Amino acid sequence: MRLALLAAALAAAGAAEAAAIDLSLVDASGKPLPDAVALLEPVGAKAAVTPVADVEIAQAKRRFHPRVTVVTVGSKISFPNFDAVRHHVYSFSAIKTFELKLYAGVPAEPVLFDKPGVAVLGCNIHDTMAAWVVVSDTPWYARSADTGKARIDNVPAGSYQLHLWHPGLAPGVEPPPVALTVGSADIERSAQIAVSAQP
Ligand SMILES: [Cu+2]
Repeated sequence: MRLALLAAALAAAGAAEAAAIDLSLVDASGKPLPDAVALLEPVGAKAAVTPVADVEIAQAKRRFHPRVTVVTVGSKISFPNFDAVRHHVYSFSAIKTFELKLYAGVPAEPVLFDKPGVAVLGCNIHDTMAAWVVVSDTPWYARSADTGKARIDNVPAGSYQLHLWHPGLAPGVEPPPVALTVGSADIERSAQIAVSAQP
């Protein structure tokens, strides 16, 4: 049964000609870099994106979880507070300015992220709390795990620009994009992002 499913999946992948991109990301000193974001922009065409459902950035023990979230344009994020203290979540970023004034529990309305780019989130009460929302206008993206590995699945054959980002980069600074040509074979790439202190 499982083999039959696998065969069907392979046949479907073969028909569409798609591949996976496996990335190994390291910081300036060569250490694995978690929480880096890779976005694959198709060259010459815009790809349609569908909003991601049920996205949460929780607050627990006076921290945001996760610290870095990637969603597609049009996605809504809710901000449940699991602490006994109240938080006051805000962003002053150009792509999304909002404020969830001092609250406990779950705010009634999730927050819509409708423009691509990066929003930096903070808490008015707890200065050390920080989180980042990367809003992608491409459906092919990934965030690196603690191992520094990130995998973008099901990328149709074609030409792309690979954009890399990490919260440790200065605002507005992005490593130069890398050109990638995707065929039917999976691709492995390593990349260094010039982050010295991992926040
Ligand atoms: Cu707080």
